[in-house]
Order: sequence, then C-alpha cells, then structure tokens
Amino acid sequence: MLRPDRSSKLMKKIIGLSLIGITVLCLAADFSAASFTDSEAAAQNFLSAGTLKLDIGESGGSEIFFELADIKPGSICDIADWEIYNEGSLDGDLSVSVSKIINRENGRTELETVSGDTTGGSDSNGELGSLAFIAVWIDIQNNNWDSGDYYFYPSSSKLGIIDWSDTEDIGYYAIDSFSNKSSDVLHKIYGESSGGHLKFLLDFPSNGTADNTVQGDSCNLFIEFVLTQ
Ligand SMILES: [Ca+2]
Ligand SMILES: [Ca+2]
Ligand SMILES: [Ca+2]
Repeated sequence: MLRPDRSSKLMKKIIGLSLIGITVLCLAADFSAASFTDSEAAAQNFLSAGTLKLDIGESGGSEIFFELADIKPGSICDIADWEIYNEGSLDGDLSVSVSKIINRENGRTELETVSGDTTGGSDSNGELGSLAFIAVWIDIQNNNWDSGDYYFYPSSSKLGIIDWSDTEDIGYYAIDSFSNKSSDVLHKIYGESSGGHLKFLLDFPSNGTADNTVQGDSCNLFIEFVLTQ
C-alpha cells in the first residue's frame, strides 16, 4: 500500500505526463493543419554573361599578320614569339585558321627569270612561300620544347598538331603548305590566363640556282586564332 502522500505525488506525475502528452498532441494537431512556410524575396539577384577575349602578343586581338621580307637562303632564325592570353572570364577552346598565303613578286627581275622564275605579271606570283620553311609551335610554359607543347602539321586537308611526346624535333614545312588550313580544337585556355606562347621559326635552305627566283619576293601570312566556349 502506498502512503497517501506518495500516492498523491504519483498521481501528479501521471497527470503531468498526460498534460505533456496532450500538449504534444495539440502541437501535432496544429502541424497537421498547417505546415512551415518561409519565403525570401528574390530581389537583387542577377545573371551576367561571362566573356571570352583573346589577345595575342601586342596585337590586342586574335588576328595576326606578318610579312617575311629581306630573308635569304641559309637564314635560320626566330621570327616571332607572341603570348596567347584569354582576357575574358570564361574558359575557352582555342583553334586556329590560316588564310590564303600571298606570295608577292614585287616585280620580276631579269636574274629571277634567268634562274627559272616563269611566273611574273601578277603580284601574287612570288616563290618565297614555296622555298622557305617555317615551324609554328605552341610553347605552353614558355620554357622551350617540352611536355605539353605541340607544333602545327599542315596535312592535305587541315592543320593538325604533333605533340612533344611524339617527337624530339619541331617540324618545319613550306610556308605555302599552311595556306587555307584550319585546326580542330587545340587546347583549353582558362579565363584570365595565358594559353602559352605562339612561336615561329624560319629555315630557308639553299636551293641552288632556284634561290635567285625569290630575290625581292615577300610572303604575307594572315592567321586567326579563335576561342569558343
Ligand atoms: Ca614568280
Ligand atoms: Ca615548353
Ligand atoms: Ca620571284
């Protein structure tokens, strides 16, 4: 038998627990009638378009033009070294296209004719682009030919590339073989980052008597690099 005072305390505890249970049930009933909601005003949210902007060397743009002149048989030299830089905020895939290469005759001399230059008249009948060779390559880290670098290989249909891992030596090709060729995607350039250095090398081997056919000739190259998202 519980003493009356303990029995009273036990009853209070049971009632207390019951009240708590009722309270919880009431809260549950309230929850079933309504659910939590919250809202935030979508004010001052905005989307802005990123940018792709390619700068090469000092050009301030993606097109390169240069002219080879005053070179001679036996010339082996560096022609150009330009950094390729993505000034935009977005990453871009780099590709390149070379327009038609123009070989200027700049007037055909008698010596050229005697040496075998059979094409005069038009100012696009020069021979320099067929006899001089260039190597065009990308030096990713601007630290000479090593891992990750590649050079352009003008196949019959497009401008391919050959990677450092494939060969120890950078390939040279007749300037004219680059004419009207485009590449696939070359490599990715991250936003506001350098894409490496574009380098041109010249090798103008001696061709004997034919050397005189290029006296006074010049060669113009237009090259456009493109970044796509
Ligand atoms: Ca000619
Ligand atoms: Ca390198
Ligand atoms: Ca000529």
